[in-house]
Formats: sequence, C-alpha cells, structure tokens
Amino acid sequence: MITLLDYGAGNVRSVINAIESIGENVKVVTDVDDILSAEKLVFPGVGNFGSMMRILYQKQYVDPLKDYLRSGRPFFGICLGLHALFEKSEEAPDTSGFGFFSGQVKKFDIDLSVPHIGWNGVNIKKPSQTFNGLRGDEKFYFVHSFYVEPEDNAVVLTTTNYGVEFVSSIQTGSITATQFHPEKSGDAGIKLLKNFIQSRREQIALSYVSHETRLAKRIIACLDVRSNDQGDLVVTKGDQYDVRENGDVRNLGKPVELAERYYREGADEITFLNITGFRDFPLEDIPMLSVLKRTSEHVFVPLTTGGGIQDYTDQKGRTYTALEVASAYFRSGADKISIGSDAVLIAEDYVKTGKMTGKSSIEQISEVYGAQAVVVSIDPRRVYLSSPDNVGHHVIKTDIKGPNGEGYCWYQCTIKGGREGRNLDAVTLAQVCEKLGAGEILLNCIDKDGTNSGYDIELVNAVKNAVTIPVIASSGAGCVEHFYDVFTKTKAESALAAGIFHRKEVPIAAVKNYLKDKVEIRLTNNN
Ligand code: 1PR
Repeated sequence: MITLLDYGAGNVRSVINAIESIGENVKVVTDVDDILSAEKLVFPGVGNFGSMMRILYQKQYVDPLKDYLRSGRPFFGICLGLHALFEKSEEAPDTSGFGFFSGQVKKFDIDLSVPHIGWNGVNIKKPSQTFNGLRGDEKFYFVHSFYVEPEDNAVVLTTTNYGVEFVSSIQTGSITATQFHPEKSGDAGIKLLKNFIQSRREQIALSYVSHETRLAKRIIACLDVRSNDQGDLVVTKGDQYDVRENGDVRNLGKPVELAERYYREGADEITFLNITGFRDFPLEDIPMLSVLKRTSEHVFVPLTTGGGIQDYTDQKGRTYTALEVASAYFRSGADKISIGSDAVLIAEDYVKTGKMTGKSSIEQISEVYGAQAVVVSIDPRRVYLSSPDNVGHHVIKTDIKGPNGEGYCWYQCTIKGGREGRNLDAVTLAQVCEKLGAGEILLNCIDKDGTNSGYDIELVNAVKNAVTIPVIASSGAGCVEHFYDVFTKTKAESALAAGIFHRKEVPIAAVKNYLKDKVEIRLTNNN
C-alpha cells in the first residue's frame, strides 16, 4: 500500500493513476495517523510554496511528516514535495519549510523562459536503485520556476542543465525526491516510480558520462471538443474556426480514444479545448471532467484543458468563480488550465486602469496553483494596414501582403471562439497576462487555423519576443517541415497541431523522426 499526501491543491489524480498503473493500491492521507502509520509515503507538491506550507501547518501535518522522514521509511517527494524538505524558498521568503535538509529553494535567474516547462534530461551523480532499468539519457517532464540548492552535495542524485546546472533530484537513505514529475514523464517516469515502490536495498552502479542536458522542443496534440447536434461529445476541428461541414459539426473522433492514441504515438502533451465553453457551463453542459478523469488513467504526459474558465452564474443563479471551475479540472487530472476569452476582458480592464485587481481568473488560479499551471490561449486574426501609423496597437511589417497589397498588420484579439473581435492586440494581451501571473501562452492564429499552410512565423516572433514565458505556436501545421520552420525561425518552445493528426495526414512519430537530428526532442519507443 502506498500512502499519498494530498493537501488539496495538487493534481494528485495523475500520481494515483501512475501508481495504480504499476499495480499498487493507494491510500490518500486524511489525517495525521495516516502519515505516522504509512509504510511508503509519496508527497506530490504542486503550485505555490507559501500556500502549500500554510495548508500543511493548518492541518498540523508538518511535525508528523518530519517524524516520518526521521523514521527511515521510504519517502518520495515530487516538485514542491522536494522543496518542502528544505529550510525556506524564495517563492515565499517568510514561510519555513521542513528544514529536514540544510539549504534553500532558489528562483531561476537566467536568460531563458521561466517557468522551465518541458522535457529535459538528467545527469546521474551517484549509484542509485532509482534509475535501475533506465538508460540514463531519458527525458523527464519539468514544470517549475524554482529549484533546491542543498548545502550538502552528497544528497544530490541528479542535476539538469537549464541556464544553470540545477539539482533535479536528491536521494539519501530511503528518501528520494525529484524536481520533475515522474507521473507525467511517460514510460521512463513510470519505471522510476516502480523502482521506488519495489525499492530494493542494492544500489545500482550506473556509469554515465556526464553530459549537458538540453530542454526538448515539445510536440503537442490538440483536441477541440464540443457536443455535436446529436448531443455527443466529439473531437472537432475548425477551418479558420468554422467547425461545420455540410451543416454538421465535423466529427473527428472520441476525445479519450484520440488522446490515448496520441500519447502512444509520442505526443509530449495533450490539450483539450472545450470550444463552446463560452456559452456552455463546463462543469455541467459538457462532460469534460469525465474525459479528463478517463484520459489521465492511461496518459502519463501533461494534460492541459481550457474552455469556459471564468466566473460563472448558472440558470439557478448559483455563482462559480473561475478558481472553482479550474479546481474541478485539476481534481479531474488536468495539469494546466487554459484561459481564452476571459483573459482578453481582463487585459482590456488592465490596459484601461493600469491596476491589478487580484480577483481576475489569471491571478486567482496562478496564486493557488502556480504560474506554470496557467496558460492563456490567444485567438488572433490579422488586420491589414497600408501604414503603421497611429493605430494604437502593436503593428508589424509583414511579408504576407493584405488583399489590397497592404504591407502592415496588427493581430486583433477575439473572444467566443473568434466570433467577436476586440480592440486589443495579441502582443499586448500576452504581455499583460504574463504580468498578471500566466505561465505560458498558447498562440493560435485564426487566419492559419486548419489551412495546412504552416505557422504564422511573424505572429510567433512578435509575441515570443515580447514575453519571457514559454510560447506554444499553434495553427496551420501541414507537414513535418512546418515544425522545423517554427522551431528554427522562432524561439517557440512548443508546436501544437490538430488537423494533420486527426486526419492521419502526418503521424506524430513522423514529426519526431524528421526533427530528431535537427532540433532537441524527446524520443520515445516510436523513434
Ligand atoms: O474562450 O476561455 O472559453 O476558451 C475557448 C478555447 O477554445 C480557446 O482556447 C479557443 O482557442 C478555443 N476555440 C474556440 N473556438 C474554436 C474554434 O475552432 N471554433 N479552437 C476554438 C481554436 C485552436 C487550436 C487548433 C489550432 C491547430 N482552435 O485548438 O487546434 O489552431 O489547428 P490546426 O493544426 O488544425 O491548424 P474560452
């Protein structure tokens, strides 16, 4: 039996699913005795150091956890479950950690995008049973802005390179903790958890040549989801956001089945977008929660879900905050949520007032779950201009001329799935959302969506060069070369596609086979 510490703000469902996929049963901690009586304890920490420690102190779990750590029984910490073991964190300077190890948690201060989101390697620094059966060159999924700095290097199990060489896991005795998320790291992560669960005493001497690890570019499969006219939940796909063909909603398959197929094909992330969320209430009108629950049982890579994440009042007058909607998604297995329309309205208010309210969906969710859990999805369309002057928006000189030969354009933000244009440009939206606490930008493009004509490179560069958080290029992929183009002509960390995968025109494995000797990617058993 594995005891799992759930303090109410983490995505524990994925960890439970990963452990159960290994054939172990899981007991979730409900009181102090569960900690003291645990045979093996797993502590997945997600979100914000300060709110995590406040909850642990409120529940009076801290002392029992320290007693457990001193008992010598097996402990596995994940992400914040690693940070908590140390004295304090720059993420919440006034809050103490367990202090079980001397040292503190530092924020990345580097020239690269922060949070560090994606698949990176590890440098194994000492013999360990943890990596038994692995090659040592596998990549694991990271999503964090902070890392631990132990005073005693002897506890360091692996390091990883991302602007700095940071500690990506520690081990001493029966205590193991990782910065990366093994429950989201595919087969390699499952193997690592299995080694912990079946932990034998012998240390496996792994002789690895230390190497500079590199963050992989991520290939993301996107499933636009909505109910069709018969009320069935289907994966659909827009052509410049028009999802109807011969009057019917295009039906490209079932969400859970397609997500599992893409996982097996080597997708680095899966994104579900509930594209009628602006009018359906996601917790009632569309069974996205059950789609997430069922998907997370067999798909062990990050799941992002969006659509309808905003404050909401249902027909009976009951109000729900965006945080409540997002929390329901996280509890169902989402690792990140994506906010579309509401982000535009929030940014418009901010541009008008210059003030943060602290009450916006972006701020609320980022505060509890951390910036890395908040994606902002932008749905822009080109507005052509013959001159760049006096339009009050971020204008670019474009090589893709307008219908009347215009040489300039700005990218107008839209809401409600492209149905309503707003007086805000995509660059400004991205910058404001980063300021409000968003951790990543999903940059769609209405003009390119579903056209197979390639990504809008000018748009990706305009936005990517204006923010420091990761950007996912989206819309327009038609062939493997388009992925190479976007990764070499822009600094986008990820490329998302939908139509070419759903229509089986280009398999994910083909994209990775084409890219593998050209850009850093995560190889799976398909490559
Ligand atoms: O506004 O917070 O409720 O979120 C709604 C979400 O649904 C947003 O993320 C928005 O982008 C998405 N959405 C709304 N309507 C549509 C539509 O298509 N009618 N999907 C829609 C937008 C963008 C990607 C698409 C890429 C790649 N789709 O999901 O998959 O463009 O396409 P391709 O590779 O086939 O070219 P809220």
